Parts: sequence; C-alpha cells; structure tokens
Amino acid sequence: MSAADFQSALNPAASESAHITHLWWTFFWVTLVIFALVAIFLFIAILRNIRRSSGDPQPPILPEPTQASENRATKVVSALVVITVLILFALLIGDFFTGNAIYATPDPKALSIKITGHQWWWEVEYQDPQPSEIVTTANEIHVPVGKPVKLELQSSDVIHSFWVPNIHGKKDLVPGHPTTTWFTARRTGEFRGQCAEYCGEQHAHMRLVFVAEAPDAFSSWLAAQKKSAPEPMSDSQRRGRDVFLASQCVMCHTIQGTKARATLGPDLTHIAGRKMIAAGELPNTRGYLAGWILNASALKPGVRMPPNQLSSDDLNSLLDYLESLK
Ligand code: HEC
Ligand SMILES: [Cu+2]
Repeated sequence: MSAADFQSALNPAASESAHITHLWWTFFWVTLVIFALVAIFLFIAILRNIRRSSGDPQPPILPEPTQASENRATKVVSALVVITVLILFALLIGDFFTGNAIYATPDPKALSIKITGHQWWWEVEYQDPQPSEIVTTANEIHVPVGKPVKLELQSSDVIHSFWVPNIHGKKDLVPGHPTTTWFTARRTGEFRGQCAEYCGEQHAHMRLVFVAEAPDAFSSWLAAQKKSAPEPMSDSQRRGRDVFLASQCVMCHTIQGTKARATLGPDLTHIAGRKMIAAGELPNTRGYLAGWILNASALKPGVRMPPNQLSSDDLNSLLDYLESLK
C-alpha cells in the first residue's frame, strides 16, 4: 500500500472519488485565490496606515469623506457583494453536479455486496441468488476493476459510517435503515477504509482492507472464498480443529464445512487468506493471532471476544489449524 493509497480522498481509484477529488480541487483553488486577494488588500491597507502615521505620535485626523468618494466606496462594495454571490452560486452548481454524478443510476448487472457494521468490525457478504453461492468474510473487501458495485449497508448495533476515501464518500449505517451506495473502481490497488462515525470504545480500530483487482484475479479470489474450509492435513491441524470445535469459539464463529455456524464474530472459513485481523488493527501473523486468542481485550480493549485459557499444546495446534484456513 503506497502512502497515497493508504487513505486519501485526493488520490482517486474510482469514478465516484474522482468526481469528489475534482470538486475538492475546484473549491481549493477558488477559495485560495480569494484568500490571497483578501490578504493582499489587507496588507496594502496596513502598509498605507503605517506610512501615514509614521513619525507622528498622534493618530492623524482624516478629512470627512466627500460625496464622490463615498459613492465610489458604495459601488465597490456592491460589486464585491455581487461577485461573492456569483462565486458561491457557481460552487453550489458544481456541488450539485458532483452530487448527481456520484449517485449513479442503479445497474442491474452490478456486483452486490452486503456490508454489516458491528462493534468493531465489518461483516462482508457477496450476494448471490443461490444461497449456497453466498460468500461471507470480514474486514476485507475485494472488487473487480471496471465493474459497477452495489453496496448494501446496514448496522447490527449502533451508527457506523463506511468510508474508503480513495473510492467514494462516506455513507452512514443507521440501525434499522439499510442504505445502498454505488461505485466503479478504475484502477487496481490496495486501500484502507475506516469507520467514520464514532461508535464506541474501539471506533478508531474499526478499519478494513479494500482491494481493487483485475477481473480475473477477483474471480479466482471469489471462487476460493466459496469453498468450505480445507480439511486439516496434519495431526496437529486435526487436533487444532478439535480444540476449536470443543471450545466456546463455536458460539460466535463460523467455519464452513464444520459444525461451527455462529455469526456473532467474523467468519473464519478463510481467515489465513486475510491480510489483517481485528478489523485492520493487527497483521495476520502467528504471534498476533496467538495473543488475540489468549486475550483479545489486551490488544483491543472492550472487544466482544472473551479471553481463552488454552494449554500451549492446544494453542499451537489451534494456530496450526487456523493458519491452514487459506
Ligand atoms: C463471545 C463471542 C466470541 C467467542 C466465544 C470467540 N470469539 Fe473470536 N471474535 C469475536 C468477535 C466479536 C470478533 C471481532 C472483534 C473485533 O475485531 O472487534 C472476533 C475475532 C476473532 C478473530 C479475528 C478475525 C478477523 O478476521 O479479524 C479470530 C481469529 C478469532 N476471533 C478466533 C477465535 C477463537 C479461536 C475462539 C475460541 C478460542 C474465539 N474467537 C472465541 C467473538 C468471539
Ligand atoms: Cu465507528
């Protein structure tokens, strides 16, 4: 992830964010010119005043303004008011057209993804008319470049806001009020998203990884996600699966192909394929995974996952198993 792709509304990767960036720069240059003009005139006025009063301890007594100079002042002020109104109006029109352009008309062939905000992670579900083809994952969204995408957004608890600045503007997730938003990615890249509405203790650690990739790469990613979890290959992995299925993990997590089918926490069917864990907070490495499983709240205070007491053998097997879930 390059610095500009990290989380920047000024380095667009989708048609929608390109419109927003364009509007931003228009506002920036117009207001910069006005600011510079105001500063210049202010500076001139100050200079004049200093020169007028230099060497004279008493403030100068200015003559009464003449009728002619008063008329001129009124004209200048009126002209400036009219120019200000015109500029504001032009910006308003630009804003209106940008708004129109980014709330594009629905496309029936769009890829449909359902996003559910939870305290403090994102559930991601690729929709399909056939229930068995639906893919569920968490905190990582892949989309194909050049294809319209429809996001169906909802919240399971409090108000969150979905924001991937390189792709589109913010969209609030209000409980009980599902909304939709549309975008088309225009270049490949890996971007970061962030919850943009304060939603409790770990709001700042409610991020996501957003991957825009070539259609072929996306198709193979989605096909891999559709599969059930791979069967354990080694004894340790087999034992790890038993540990998982025998402990309270199954009350909150799903691993497709096993009896773990709960949805209080992220789907773990392909957890090893994800770049980050804990909603973009920690790299998906064995060390962080171990720390997370033993005591998640030490890494993310307030987290909705309880600590676990596991013998080191059980933990190692569990890690072997989770790391095999590609
Ligand atoms: C009470 C419910 C609950 C139980 C029990 C539970 N978890 Fe979790 N787990 C969660 C929640 C909620 C999250 C997401 C937390 C966050 O990111 O804020 C999570 C996150 C995770 C993650 C990171 C997933 C990701 O993509 O970020 C892993 C791995 C995980 N849990 C493994 C386990 C294992 C292994 C067990 C059993 C030893 C377990 N969990 C028990 C609720 C639970
Ligand atoms: Cu939030």
